[in-house]
Amino acid sequence: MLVPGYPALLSEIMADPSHDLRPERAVVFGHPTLSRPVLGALLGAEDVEVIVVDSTSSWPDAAGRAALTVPAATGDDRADSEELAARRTRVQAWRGAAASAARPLGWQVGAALAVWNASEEHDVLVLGSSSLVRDLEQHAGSTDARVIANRGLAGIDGTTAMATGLALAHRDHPGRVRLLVGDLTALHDLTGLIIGPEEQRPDLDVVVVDDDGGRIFGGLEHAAAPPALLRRFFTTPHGVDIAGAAASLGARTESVCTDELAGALAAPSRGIRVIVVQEFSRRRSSISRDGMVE
Ligand SMILES: Cc1ncc(C[n+]2csc(CCOP(=O)(O)OP(=O)(O)O)c2C)c(N)n1
Repeated sequence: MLVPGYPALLSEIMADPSHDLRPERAVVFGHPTLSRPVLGALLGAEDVEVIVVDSTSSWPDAAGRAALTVPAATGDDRADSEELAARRTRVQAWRGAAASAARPLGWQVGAALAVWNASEEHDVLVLGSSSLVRDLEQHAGSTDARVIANRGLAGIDGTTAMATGLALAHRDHPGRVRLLVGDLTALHDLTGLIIGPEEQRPDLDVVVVDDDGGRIFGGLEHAAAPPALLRRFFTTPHGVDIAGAAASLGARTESVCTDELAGALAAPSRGIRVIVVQEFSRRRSSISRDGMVE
């Protein structure tokens, strides 16, 4: 059973040992994500038996708790059991309650969902490592697009270069290639936008959700640090004009707010285009400073 919005569900049930949806067993296929709710809370829980499915001798046991490794999983008839049906009903009830208690989503989540919803069959969507991939993990539905993320490796280095390589590989295929990254990830690999004069030019939309620093650290254990330390060493606001910097490297650029993003994404585009998304108020102030709309 696929559980959309699973991170919030996992956080809730793993904090409550008597929760009626608490799992007895986790079956791991491939390398698990680095997400705390999965790696620490679920695979690290004493009362959850971890079974790793892997046919090689170097199986990933990320939490070091595998009770058993098996070369392959075979189906059995438990998929039709009453217990599974009852669990499905309880998960659906939880999702309904969570949806009605949900707070409005932030503008960054709105931007991530706009990119997700613009992605269709034949499109490729590359996700950087940041809050945005977690936003989509929590809030996005299913998609027919091909989604690629270095989740589990999780370095922010080389993300733009990886996306330009994927865009080049996709050149003779239908569909568009898009990269969705935060501003720190974009800045880390901005020179990945440079295409040498004798090289092929990829068609790639780079969507940068610019909230001036690493939002992700506000939701991790780093947030317990004194605010000045958190800011200086982790969230690292920078004030860089990313559209200006990208333009100087040869990319076409656009600056939008979340409400304008779907329209920008739908417009036809060739070559590398960098779309910088900022909160409405911040974008307006940069426009009035410059005295013109970019
Ligand atoms: C090479 C490398 N350095 C540092 C990190 C730690 N790190 C994880 S996400 C991130 C940046 C997050 O900021 P941003 O890209 O702006 O995304 P946001 O969380 O704001 O959406 C950093 C520095 C990393 N994953 N890889």
